[in-house]
Amino acid sequence: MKISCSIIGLPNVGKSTLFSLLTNIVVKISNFPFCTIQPNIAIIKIPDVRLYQLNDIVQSRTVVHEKIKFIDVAGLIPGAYQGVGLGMQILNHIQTTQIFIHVVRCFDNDGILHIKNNINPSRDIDILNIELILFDIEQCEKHIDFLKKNRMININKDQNLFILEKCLNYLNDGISLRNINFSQSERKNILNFNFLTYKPVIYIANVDRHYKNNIYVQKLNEIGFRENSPVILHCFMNNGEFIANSQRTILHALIDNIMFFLKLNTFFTTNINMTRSWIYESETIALDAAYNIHSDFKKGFIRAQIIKFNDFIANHGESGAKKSGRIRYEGKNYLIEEGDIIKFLFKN
Ligand SMILES: Nc1nc2c(ncn2[C@@H]2O[C@H](COP(=O)(O)OP(=O)(O)OP(=O)(O)O)[C@@H](O)[C@H]2O)c(=O)[nH]1
Ligand SMILES: [Mg+2]
Repeated sequence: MKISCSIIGLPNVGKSTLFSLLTNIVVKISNFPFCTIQPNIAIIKIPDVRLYQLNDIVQSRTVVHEKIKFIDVAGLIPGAYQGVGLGMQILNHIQTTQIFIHVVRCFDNDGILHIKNNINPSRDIDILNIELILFDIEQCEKHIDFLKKNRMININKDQNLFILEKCLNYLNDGISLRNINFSQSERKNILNFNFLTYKPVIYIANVDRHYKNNIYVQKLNEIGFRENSPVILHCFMNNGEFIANSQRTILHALIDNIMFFLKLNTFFTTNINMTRSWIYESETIALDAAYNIHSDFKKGFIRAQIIKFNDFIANHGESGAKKSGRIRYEGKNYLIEEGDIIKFLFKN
């Protein structure tokens, strides 16, 4: 499975600078709004030191990482949802991704242009949220219209109408759906509609060297706290030099948060040919994890051999773990756990 996330924010706040840092891809960065027009897209390896620890023991021919996709889009401005400044194209594009990284300008520097000519994280976030809300209102109304007009029998029709109307009320009050405490079944339902304001957000506070006691960051932290969205402090560059947080730090901080918000975990497979990480949604059973790797694994599934990561390392591999009795065999309904090293046993 691939994880995809969009880097969003107002124009000229440092989105492409972040994209470039995360992906090591050189893209156009300059000090004017709408420097980025066509989205920059990159798929990169998800770093996981455990893969190397495993491979030190197994010495596989190849090591394969799971991947993550980053999209860096043009800046969003008021009227985006009506198409202003490539708005519709951007909104449609970010809708295809699962999570947003929202870059917020938190440093003073008259030399770097801000579309509002002054720094105000709360206002900037509101500008962007309003566009996402207006886009969702339109989508929500379309879904409601469709369901009302559609005469076909749809067993979930009433339930869907109820939830959509509930969403529409919140959106009309200017509230992003991610900030509402929906019930578990409602949450599952809402996911089907792919609303922008329901996607998790991670804020990046773009700071400079004066990031201690920075009032903009304090404001952003308050917003993050209220919304339950993490705020990652990051200083991209100053006079052309990177001065804080290496690529490693920011990438790790982002991945940890993305995994947490999308409820994703990692298991591993390892043999002489390949050591590999696999991302799965929490609550995944062994049978479905097997299918994810190969449909044959599911068809002929017999059982899953499980070794916990720490047991594998402590016993120097599979045979050591076996001797110490650290191998378990589980059936198709076993719930995969973080860090499991799995061998699927199946018949052809
Ligand atoms: N001083 C300073 N300048 C920065 C920082 N981050 C980005 N910049 C500068 O801000 C300008 C805009 O950066 P970009 O990364 O192109 O911003 P963007 O959000 O992608 O801009 P658009 O694509 O036009 O929306 C460039 O001149 C960067 O060098 C920072 O942390 N400190
Ligand atoms: Mg850009």
